[in-house]
Amino acid sequence: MADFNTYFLMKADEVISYVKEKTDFFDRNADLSCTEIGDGNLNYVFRVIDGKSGKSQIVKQAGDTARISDEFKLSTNRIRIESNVLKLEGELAPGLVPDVYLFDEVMNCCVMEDLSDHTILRTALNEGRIFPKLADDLTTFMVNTLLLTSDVVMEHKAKKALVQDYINPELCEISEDLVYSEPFTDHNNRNDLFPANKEWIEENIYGDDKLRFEAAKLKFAFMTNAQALVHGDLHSGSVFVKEDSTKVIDPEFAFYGPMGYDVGNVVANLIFAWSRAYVTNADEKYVSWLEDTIKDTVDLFAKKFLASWQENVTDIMAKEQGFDRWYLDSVLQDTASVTGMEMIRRIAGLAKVKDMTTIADEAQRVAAERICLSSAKQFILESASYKTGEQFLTVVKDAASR
Ligand code: SR1
Ligand code: MG
Repeated sequence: MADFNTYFLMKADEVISYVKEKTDFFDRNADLSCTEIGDGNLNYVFRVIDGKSGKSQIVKQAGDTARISDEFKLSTNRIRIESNVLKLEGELAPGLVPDVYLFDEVMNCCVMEDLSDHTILRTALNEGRIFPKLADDLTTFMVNTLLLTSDVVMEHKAKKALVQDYINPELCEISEDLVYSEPFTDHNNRNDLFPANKEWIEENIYGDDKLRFEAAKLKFAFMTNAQALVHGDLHSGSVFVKEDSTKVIDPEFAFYGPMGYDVGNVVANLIFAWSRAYVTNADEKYVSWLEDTIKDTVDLFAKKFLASWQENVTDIMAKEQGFDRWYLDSVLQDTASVTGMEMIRRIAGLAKVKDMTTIADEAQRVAAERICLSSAKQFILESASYKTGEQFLTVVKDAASR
């Protein structure tokens, strides 16, 4: 019989014993089976299901290295961060994250709601599926979790206590390397560029001094701007969707950082989907929904942000006339920069996206990657110019028509 008072990495049969011992979710006579279903880069994810009642739950366990490679030594503290952030996000943005049933600091695992009736957004987008509530739900999630954890709303000492709780050095270091350094230098020799775009990237990314200078500025802003409790990895693999429901998962990269880091990640990943759809001549209705979703993500975020500001801001100086718009503009500028950084790193860095890598036709993949990379450069170099959804979309459409 396994001893769950000492940490070890569980196998599927041990997870069954674990949930029987640690939770009362299933009936005593349940007929449990368990499968490891994780396909992320870091952790192990088990689905436990009762063959009799059909009830199911997820057990997510963290190891002390990344699942994809022992190169990444990681504190298991990330699963504490994920569990606690999910609970907090559930309070700030009800219905938009999975329920957490149990966090176990010995076994470094979290037991949570099974969302198997949902699909990972990236997979769904690559299949050309439409989700009418997506922009509305994601902007509510971002405005609530970002603005309400910032200094303009929270009592300042309480906010600083959260900064301390969510210090996340190892996972931040992954982003500092994979988002803000390696795509511009390949100093760790692991960018593994798509051969047909290698020369272009060497000339236009590694070879662009102005771009690398802007990337350097952004790296230190990411490291020092403790503005809000950000999700920290809000790409389309961190969102589960079904027709009438959106759930944000995996906040293990959460820390106090710039709000635009989350918004830019959402916008960039929608642009990947658009570029793929454009070069593969996807269904017009789908492309038009994607375009509306890109625009709505920016515009609804701005609208809800200003409305929430009126309702929730407490800091006396933050109530100065015009400060709300000034603050939002700086978040939108960060959004444009991060949109560019995420687009470059997912094509010219280690952690690539299937939206690009599964385009079978070489010419189409070259075109899709270049649309993203050219737009990304513009977002970074002219980050102050984009304040509306239409302006964001125009950059990408112009790059596609060149
Ligand atoms: C080593 S982890 C690679 C990437 O996967 C995560 O989802 C983050 O995006 C990270 O950069
Ligand atoms: Mg993840």
